Amino acid sequence: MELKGKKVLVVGLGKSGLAAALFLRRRGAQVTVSDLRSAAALSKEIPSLLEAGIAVEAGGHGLLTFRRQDLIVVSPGVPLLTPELVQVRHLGLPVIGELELAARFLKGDVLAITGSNGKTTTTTLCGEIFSASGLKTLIGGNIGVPVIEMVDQSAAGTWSVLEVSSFQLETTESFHPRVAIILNITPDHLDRHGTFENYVAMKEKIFANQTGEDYLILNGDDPVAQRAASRAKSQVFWFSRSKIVRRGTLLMNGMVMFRASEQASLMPVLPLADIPLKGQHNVENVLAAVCAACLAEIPAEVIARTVASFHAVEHRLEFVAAIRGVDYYNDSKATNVDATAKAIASFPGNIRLILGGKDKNSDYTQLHALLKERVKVVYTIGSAAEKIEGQIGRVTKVVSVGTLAAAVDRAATEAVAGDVVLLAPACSSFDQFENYEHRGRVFKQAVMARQGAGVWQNA
Ligand code: UMA
Repeated sequence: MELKGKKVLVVGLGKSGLAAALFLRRRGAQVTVSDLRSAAALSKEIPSLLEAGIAVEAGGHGLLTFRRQDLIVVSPGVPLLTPELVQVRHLGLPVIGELELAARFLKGDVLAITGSNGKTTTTTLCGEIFSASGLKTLIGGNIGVPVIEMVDQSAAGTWSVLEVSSFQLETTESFHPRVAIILNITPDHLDRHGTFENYVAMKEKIFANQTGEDYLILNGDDPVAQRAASRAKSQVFWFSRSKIVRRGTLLMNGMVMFRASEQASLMPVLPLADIPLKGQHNVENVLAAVCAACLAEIPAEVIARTVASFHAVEHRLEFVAAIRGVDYYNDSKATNVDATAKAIASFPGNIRLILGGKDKNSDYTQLHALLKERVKVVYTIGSAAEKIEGQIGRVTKVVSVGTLAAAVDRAATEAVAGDVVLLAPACSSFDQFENYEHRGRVFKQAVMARQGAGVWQNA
């Protein structure tokens, strides 16, 4: 793709937009960036852009700026229904996402991982296994490193292990992973995609360009992910906690096993007991990662060793501290209802749950059974608090506390030894925080601050 001299607009100046703009400029394009935020709010980014010769439109998107371009590159957080984008697409102007731009330049093979939950853990684990095997491995995507930033480091023989979101997949055209994983599909981001069907269709774009030479790994226990099999041209492999799959990864006699085909014998990879992560959902994440690693012909001993020494990813059911017999867990990345359900299901009971943030048109009644069974009290925070209380107040005790710091204080005061204080908010963070990482850090700081308070006696 020739970029020299082309007029390119980058929409959104977050991590992806900044990296895309600098990449395009390095390749000789005439670049403009447009962002809703004011020039004052962008004061950190603007100097480096101006120095690189990039023009900046701040404080809103101007239709004229959009119409003047040869190509428009959108950041993942910018919906295609943004009025200016609708208009220029109508005029036939090419509009692609940052992932698509990167895919056109990335060298080597791609392992792409999507799903409503578990993406970050599985991506990190795959990255660690691939790199432990000696393969040249790059890790990025929705996990926090824009894919466009990886292009210059990629070469023939490199594996790029990418976490990809529905937002990123929405604007892909030629993205073509050698191996794709769909971990699970449950309702999320309905505020952006409108319907669950649209959201599923975005997820399924991960294999749209795969051929019979490529692999698609699906969750045999997830009914929605399973349906993708009939639409794929690639070779479908499965992972399952409960079934004996025809080909892929499964559990038998306390072992994680892989088989390459229905006729092939089962290959033991590692004991189930060696998986160090909490929760059944993490067993699924490991099964998916093991399947991808086996398809890349990585030796079983490398896989087993790496899984056994793998630690929970920050903000994903991350153990924070045990204070006076109360365990504190940070699952700030539980930004939808299904992730919260998985977090609750990881503990047998006595949970003090912190829920809330910015609602995504979610249905919190899905949590009723688990709340009744395992949760002592829910502390609500953020703008979704009232809606959440309205939907779950009948089945569990709900206390509205407003902020995360207040939730930690209240939970710590009320908890008794044996309780678990769990931040698994089921909402995005943007009403009170910069992002879920910021929310997770605030939680951890509030918990650690409690460590200083009170009296305890060393044995
Ligand atoms: N903006 C506009 N116009 C709009 C909307 C936004 O100008 O209509 C501007 C905002 O003012 C802001 C910028 O766009 O300045 C933000 O862009 P962005 O939201 O695309 O954020 P990035 O910093 O580029 O981060 C993105 C992903 N963010 C989203 O998808 C919302 C990050 O995923 C990802 O790590 C990063 O690219 C690198 O690939 C975060 C996320 O929340 C973790 N993802 C969602 C999730 O996991 O649920 C999908």
